[in-house]
Parts: sequence; C-alpha cells; structure tokens
Amino acid sequence: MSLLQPSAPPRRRGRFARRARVLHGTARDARVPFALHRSVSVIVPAYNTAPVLPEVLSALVHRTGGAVAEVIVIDNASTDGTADVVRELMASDPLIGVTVRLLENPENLGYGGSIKRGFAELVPSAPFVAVIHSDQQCEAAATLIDMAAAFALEPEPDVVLASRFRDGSVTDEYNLARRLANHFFNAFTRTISGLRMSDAGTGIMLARAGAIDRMPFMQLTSGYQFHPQLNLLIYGDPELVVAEVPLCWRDATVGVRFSLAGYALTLTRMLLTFAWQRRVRRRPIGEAVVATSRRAL
Ligand SMILES: Nc1nc2c(ncn2[C@@H]2O[C@H](COP(=O)(O)OP(=O)(O)O)[C@@H](O)[C@H]2O)c(=O)[nH]1
Ligand SMILES: [Mg+2]
Repeated sequence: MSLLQPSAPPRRRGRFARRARVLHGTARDARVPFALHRSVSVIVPAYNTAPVLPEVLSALVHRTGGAVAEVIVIDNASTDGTADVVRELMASDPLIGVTVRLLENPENLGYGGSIKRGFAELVPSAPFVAVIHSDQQCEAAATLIDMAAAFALEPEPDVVLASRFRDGSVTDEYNLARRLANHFFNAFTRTISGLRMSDAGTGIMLARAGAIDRMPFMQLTSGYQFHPQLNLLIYGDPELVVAEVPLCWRDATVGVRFSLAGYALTLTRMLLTFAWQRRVRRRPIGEAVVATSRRAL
C-alpha cells in the first residue's frame, strides 16, 4: 500500500501540458523508502544559529530513519560561534563526527551563495540532495522523513518540495504578516508564470541530484530570491515530476530576520522581470529566470 496518495490525478492537458507534473502527498505514518536509505545528502545553511543547530544536526543524524548519508553545514561567516559549536558537537558525538562536514565560507556569500556552494559540492556525486535550514523553523527529522516518504508516490517524483501553504500544512506559529505576504506572492507568481505551485518561495526540498543538475543553479542569485527562482525552474521543467508535501513552519527564535519590505521589493522586481522576459521577449522559462538574477538580490 502506498503511504502517500496523490490527491488528484496529475494533469497533462491544457496550459500546464508543458510544465512539470505535480503530485500532492499527504504524509501519514511516513517511512523512508528503501531506495533512499543512506542516500540523502543534506545541505544545512547556517548563519548565527549556534543555540539551535546542535539539535537540528542531532535530529538529522539520529532520527531520520536511516535516510541521511551525510550532512554539510555551510557556515556563512557567522559571528556567534556557530562553526565552533558544530566542531564541538562533531568531537563529542561519534556518529555526528563521521556524518557531518563543516564548510566555512570565508565571507558571507549570501543565502543563495551558500546553497550554490552546497549544490556544487554534492550534485556531482550524491544520489539525493536535501536542503534543511539550521534555525528550526521546521522540525528537521520529521520534515526530511515526510519528503523522503513522498518518493513512494507513483509516478516517483524527481523533486519533493515542502509547502507551507497546502492541505495539512501548519503555520499558526508563523508571523501573520509573513504568512499574508507569502500568500500574496504565491498568487502573484502563479498568475505571472501559469505554474501551479502552492509555496513559490519554499527552500525546504529533497531532490534527485540529477534533477538539480539540469538547472543552471550557479547562474541564480546569491541572495534570498534563490529559491523563488529555482522553484520556477523546477515547476517549469516538463521532464520533471514534482511532489509537494505539507510543512509545519513556525517563527525562528535565532538568526537574523531579514526585512519583509526589502524582500517583497526584490521579489516583485524579480517577478516583473520574469514576466517581461517571458511575455514580451518570449524567452523560454530557463532563460527568463536566469535573466532575473541581476535584479534578484
Ligand atoms: N539571514 C541569513 N540567513 C542565512 C544566511 N546564510 C545562511 N543562512 C541560513 O539560511 C536559513 C534561512 O535563512 P532565514 O533568514 O531564516 O530565511 P527564511 O527562513 O527563509 O525566512 C537559516 O537557517 C539561516 O541560518 C545569511 O547570510 N543570512
Ligand atoms: Mg528561517
């Protein structure tokens, strides 16, 4: 019996025919499929998250049903001793010591810069690559297991995205202004792109490395618009099967909170540039997304 049921048969007709096929998983008693055992490499971007990062790493290494092969923490030049905390944890817990690798950016490379470094490191060799944040806005182990379990769906997905805004998602402890802004930008992104995505900005994902390898990820922004750009590429790729699973997401208690107004401004600029490239210049999705990088900070 499949543990995850598609909520609706995937549609291949009409205006979505040339887009990625999207499945909707609802995790119930989720289990890691055999194919993913010891096969997932997790990227954990970190910036000033020392107080909570040990628990995130411990969850990923000890409580993910055997899915995790390695974890790469990418410290983005934190100033609160995040890297030292990771080193201490690696020294005190043998399994964490052999599973976690710490990469330290010599200077802050931006959020997207860290993910690009992680992808460049892992995509050539790992079978599956995940992104889980270091600030505990979601429960790391449960989220990774839910995403892994979605690989039992038929047809098997290439990319699984954890969504804050679909049936089963829990966001009551997530700031109302950010929730509303996300709803607005999801609708805006869907209107502009014609792509059926429930959470256009999610950065929590698990994918076959081959699916990421298809993306020109090094040409995306090094800033916060990295995932909105990457998600346009993923949902717009007709060769990919994409699954969404519900995510429980709450406010962070650590780290640096970026300005919502600044984020909204750069996202608006990115989306308007994308619309111009698609509709006026008639560029394919991939080219249109890459063309937004200059404006997507
Ligand atoms: N704010 C910030 N977070 C970073 C940076 N580099 C990596 N991160 C990590 O990236 C993750 C997401 O960043 P965050 O600011 O929480 O964004 P949000 O959760 O998407 O609203 C967190 O785990 C951060 O610790 C950076 O330069 N700035
Ligand atoms: Mg966060």
